[in-house]
Amino acid sequence: MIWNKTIECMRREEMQKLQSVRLKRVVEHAYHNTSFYRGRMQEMGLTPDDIESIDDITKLPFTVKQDLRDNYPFGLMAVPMSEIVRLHASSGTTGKPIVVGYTRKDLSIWSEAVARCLYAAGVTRNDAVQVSYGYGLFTGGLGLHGGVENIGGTVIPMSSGNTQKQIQLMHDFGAKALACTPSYALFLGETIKESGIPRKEFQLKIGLFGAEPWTENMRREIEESLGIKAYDIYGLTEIIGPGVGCECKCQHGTHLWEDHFLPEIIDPNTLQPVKPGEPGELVFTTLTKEGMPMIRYRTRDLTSLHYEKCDCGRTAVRMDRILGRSDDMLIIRGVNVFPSQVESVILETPEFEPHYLIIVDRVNNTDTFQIQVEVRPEYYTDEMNKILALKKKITAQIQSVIGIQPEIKIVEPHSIERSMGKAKHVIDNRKLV
Ligand code: DLL
Repeated sequence: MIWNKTIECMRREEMQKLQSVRLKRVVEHAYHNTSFYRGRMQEMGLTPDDIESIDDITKLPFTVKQDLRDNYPFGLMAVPMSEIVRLHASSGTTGKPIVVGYTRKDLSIWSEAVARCLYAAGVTRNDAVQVSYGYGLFTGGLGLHGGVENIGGTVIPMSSGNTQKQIQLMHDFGAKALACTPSYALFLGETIKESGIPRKEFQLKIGLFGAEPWTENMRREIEESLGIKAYDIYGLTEIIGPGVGCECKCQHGTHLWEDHFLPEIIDPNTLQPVKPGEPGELVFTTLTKEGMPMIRYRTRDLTSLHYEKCDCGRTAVRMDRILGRSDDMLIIRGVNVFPSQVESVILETPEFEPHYLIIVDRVNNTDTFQIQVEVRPEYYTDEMNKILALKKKITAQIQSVIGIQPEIKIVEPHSIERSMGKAKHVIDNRKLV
């Protein structure tokens, strides 16, 4: 099922031509309508006339999250505020939130991008979709909402939280698809099991999960507990919100809608482009956004891109799963640690629930590295020797994957706080910055 065949299956040379025309246009728009981009380009001795095609993209300056904070709230808007019909914001890790603005046309592009995602995952106009991403300043809820309306499906605008009611209405309204974070999907699966309502009474078949990193193991866990097929949907506030890309039925990577969002992969240290297929940091230039265009925005997400045509017929570039962020990578006792590596080991170990917490601290100038893992009720026991054996096993497995030994703390079932939105998996008390 392909929503916009002309674009999603376009020949590469044609796509590049379209991208080049649009790149030139967006650079002109940003240059003439924001002092920020004009200033940056002037510092580099550039004018919009220097950009002829996408091959010239490397001449352009990068944009980073701090630039959005420095221009808080509306400094990067490229149209008068009277043209902005919606604002969204993201809290970020520290300090002021970042704010984004959409024109009416931006909202229509966004809902089309999300429609492509929903359709790629098999959602049609005959289906009800429960949107359990948070509504509000976060882009998840309203982003998915617009996409469902665009394809003519039935939106169930649940937002996150109120888990018992989520399950009741999912059951009573016959939701065919669920959109929420993967960690909330796991929690919903757990709660359905506890509710005693037989799973066969639900119509649920499709999940659209994103907004946080997750793994193949987590996909299996969710598919098993909800009895559905789970698809990865990707996006970020700065670029538009959810719907920058999504998996298709083949699940050979996330197709990015590159007629609107031009992706590049760079080496985060040298800032030079890497070869296709090689991992690095994802950078986007919005090609059609009016309200707040983004030029070479550094996402900090680490992944790689594949340009070979997909078996589904789409030529739209495929992105690998997000391995982590170039800025949330933990360095513990000098070793690079990605929370996703720890997660994949925990999910491969049948005795544990997929809920964990990494706590990093520094005592006497040495990093401490604790992982709290939740044992499944059927393995929960008072017998010390069994607990110790389990602890030894998971310690060795994690050490073999990441190279350093964690202190494992096995905790009781249900003791790690469940998340309604993005799960918080890491507490870093070292305050190294
Ligand atoms: O999380 C937008 C979104 C909402 C995407 C709903 C998908 C579904 P932000 O709050 O700005 O926007 O966070 C963006 O979340 O740079 C990634 O690090 C991470 N992220 C988003 N989707 C995925 C995904 C929304 N599918 C940041 N896999 C991004 C891994 C993801 N990480």
